[in-house]
Amino acid sequence: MKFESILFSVVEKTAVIKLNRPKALNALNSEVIKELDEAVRMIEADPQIRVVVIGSDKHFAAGADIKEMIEMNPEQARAFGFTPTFNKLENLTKPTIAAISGYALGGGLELALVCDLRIAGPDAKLGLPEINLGIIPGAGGTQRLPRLIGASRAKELVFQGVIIDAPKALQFGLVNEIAENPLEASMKLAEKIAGKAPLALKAAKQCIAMTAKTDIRAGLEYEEVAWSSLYATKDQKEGMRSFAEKRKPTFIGE
Ligand code: DAK
Repeated sequence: MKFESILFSVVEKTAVIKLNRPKALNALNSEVIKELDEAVRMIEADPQIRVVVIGSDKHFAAGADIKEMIEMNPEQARAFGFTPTFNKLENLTKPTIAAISGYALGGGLELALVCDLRIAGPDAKLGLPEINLGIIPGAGGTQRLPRLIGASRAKELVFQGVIIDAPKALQFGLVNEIAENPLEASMKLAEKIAGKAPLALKAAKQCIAMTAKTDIRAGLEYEEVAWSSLYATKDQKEGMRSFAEKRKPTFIGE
């Protein structure tokens, strides 16, 4: 597939996806979602890629494309197709980082919410303004946001449809950090994470994802199995031997 609505590149071990509809402030239309879906498929299939950064040159994304949604009926709205792609991105076995410049609104913020980590620029403006359009967040906003920042703060944002700035987003725990250049900061973080053991990263991500799906007892059992299974990997031997031999480990993903 030829990408037009997104830009896709691989820098060392990091896949970089940049949304590319600047004239519409990167509003997410069906073409963007289709291309994003294909990029996610390629990333999962490529063992050379260890980490993913999603960002933009200016605005992250001002939401789903409102003009595309105006005349939809309920069936068409359901078929608009965000959810399967966002779920695939959330379930990628590799860590994902959202580099948020400018607006991250509605479906744009929901895209950032399916990433594992979020770094905001000082100019970032985040919110779920769907209520102002007579709808509610529908690509995970009512589910992932409360799990991240708590129900009370999520209601504060969703009921009013307000847009908050980067310091408030940091205070809410909606973003991990604020950086002058969020894309550069995300690439640096990606490089650090890309040096870790891929199978351990995958296991860590899957175990943490269990907290949203199960109670603590089942989660602890899942963790025990995941943790002990890593002792069958070459990277576990390498990681522990390198410690004993006082050298840096080289992880191969096996
Ligand atoms: N959709 C379409 N076009 C958009 C857009 C959007 N979300 N946001 C901005 N644009 C376009 C504007 O129409 C304008 O285009 P032209 O008129 O020049 O052709 C251009 O981008 C520049 O925007 P503005 O002129 O409005 O720029 P300002 O700086 O004055 O204002 C703004 C920036 C971000 C405050 C404003 O553009 C704005 O309020 N935008 C809308 C934000 C919003 O309400 N976002 C939420 C959309 S609803 C789904 C689940 C969920 C969803 C979809 C599907 N399924 C389960 C299937 C998600 C829904 C949403 O995200």
